[in-house]
Amino acid sequence: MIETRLVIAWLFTCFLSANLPAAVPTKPNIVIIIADDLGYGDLGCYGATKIKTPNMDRLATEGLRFTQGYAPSSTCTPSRFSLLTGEYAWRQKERKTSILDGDAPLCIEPGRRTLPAILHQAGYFTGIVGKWHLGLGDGITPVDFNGEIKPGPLEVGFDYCHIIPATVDRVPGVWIENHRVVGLDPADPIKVSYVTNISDEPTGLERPDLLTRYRADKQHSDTIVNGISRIGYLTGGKSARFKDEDLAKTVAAKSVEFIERNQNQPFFLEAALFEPHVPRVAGTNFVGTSECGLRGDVIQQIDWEVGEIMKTLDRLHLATNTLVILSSDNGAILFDGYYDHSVEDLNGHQPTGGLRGWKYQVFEGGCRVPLIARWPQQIQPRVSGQMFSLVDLLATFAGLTGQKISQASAPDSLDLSAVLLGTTTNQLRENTVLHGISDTLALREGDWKFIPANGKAKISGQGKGANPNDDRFAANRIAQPLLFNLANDPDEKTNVFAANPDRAAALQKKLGEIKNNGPISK
Ligand code: NG6
Ligand code: CA
Repeated sequence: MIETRLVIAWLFTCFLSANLPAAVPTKPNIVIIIADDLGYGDLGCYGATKIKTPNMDRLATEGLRFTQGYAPSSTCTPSRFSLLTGEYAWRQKERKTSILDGDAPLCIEPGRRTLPAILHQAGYFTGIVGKWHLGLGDGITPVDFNGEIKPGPLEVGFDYCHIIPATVDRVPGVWIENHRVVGLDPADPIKVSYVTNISDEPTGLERPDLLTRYRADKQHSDTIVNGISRIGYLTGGKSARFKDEDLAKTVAAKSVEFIERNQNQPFFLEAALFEPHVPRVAGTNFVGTSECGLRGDVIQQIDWEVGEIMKTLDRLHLATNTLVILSSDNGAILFDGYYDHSVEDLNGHQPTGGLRGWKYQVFEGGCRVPLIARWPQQIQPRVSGQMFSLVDLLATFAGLTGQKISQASAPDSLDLSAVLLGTTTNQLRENTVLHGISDTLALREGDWKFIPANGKAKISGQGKGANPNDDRFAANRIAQPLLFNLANDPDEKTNVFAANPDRAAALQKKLGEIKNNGPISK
């Protein structure tokens, strides 16, 4: 019933816009809401019942919900690198694009034609609020959190940023606005190290009794900040340190402010939410609200943040011509360093919607993500099985705003605006490469998925002291090549490699071509 009404409303909107000259009328505002480690099965509209996500479900009902949406990598830094550059991160030789520490240098070349740079050129005011995790500084001089912090978001296309440097579990846990740490007392300078303990503040390892929420594994047991031990050592900057319980409120408030400030011109906002990444901390209003413990509670907190953005767009009458994209940087994970009871409290909830594997891995559970696009003026509400990777947003936005891009600068990004607009039902993206830790690759082509053996590769946990034999990472060690047919085996349970040697060989060859030749074929 609701859907029928939406379709009628959409047809009416189309009728109203029928006299506009171009196929794609006025530049839409664009808001990407990207959650951190949100799984394919974590939203009501993707099947969750123990977690309530009414706002995200409303986005899906009013927009286009993809069942085959992909994060290009199953961890944050490479996935977000691809989103912003249109290039698979594993191609990078010059810059480190694996999971970055909080003092790592910027992994995108300043001045590159990134997604925000293209939109800036198209006349948009561009901003990012929330998680950055793409490095800061030039890599020659160590980044100085007490001075001017650059290059960073503002040198790769954003006009405004209000970010934290890396992850919430990594030091320094401070907000940076444009080039400066917010609320820093110069008399109490910030010092950070990921190598030696430069701090006289207690660590989780020495003083577990000071942890106020939960214990952590060894990698997450360095300096204790706000009762939680982190990765890395920190001293100083006390007045600038964020409180974990306030992060969601800040992301919502800064996103709302950004939209209000820029309501009279085209704007692009990337709202990079922190949940449900560890350490999970729910604001008071969300504690105990879901039926599957803390991880469910913080996903309901995400839903509130999304709702705040949606309410603002409605209040300012911007919703109709705003393209809102909702997705996640990689698939779900339960235990990721903190003993926060997420495994024990699951209560039957399926974070990956039953897909095989988790964050870090090339299986579908690591890379398939929720992906919703709502743009009432142009997108007919529907569900699509067309493949779409976050690496495609750059070329797609360039297409929607009439900007030219070159294969050289965005070699892996496809303009899928026709998919968004529903002018084709074809699979424009025939294949996509999926990427897990230690540069493990897989190729999805049509319904087939091929994962080459990498028995000899050095699999690392990509965290100081992380145990590569931990299941989360070891799952990427593939002893025998794997071939799955996702059409009849969506959970990648049955390896049909032996029965389909030609198919496997063709996929292996294609993966090799994509690796060697750069641009992906259409
Ligand atoms: C890993 C951390 C993990 C998380 C991840 C980054 C270890 C063993 N694990 O190194 O807790 O912070 O990095 O997650 O140290 S991501 O979503 O930003 O990629
Ligand atoms: Ca992530």
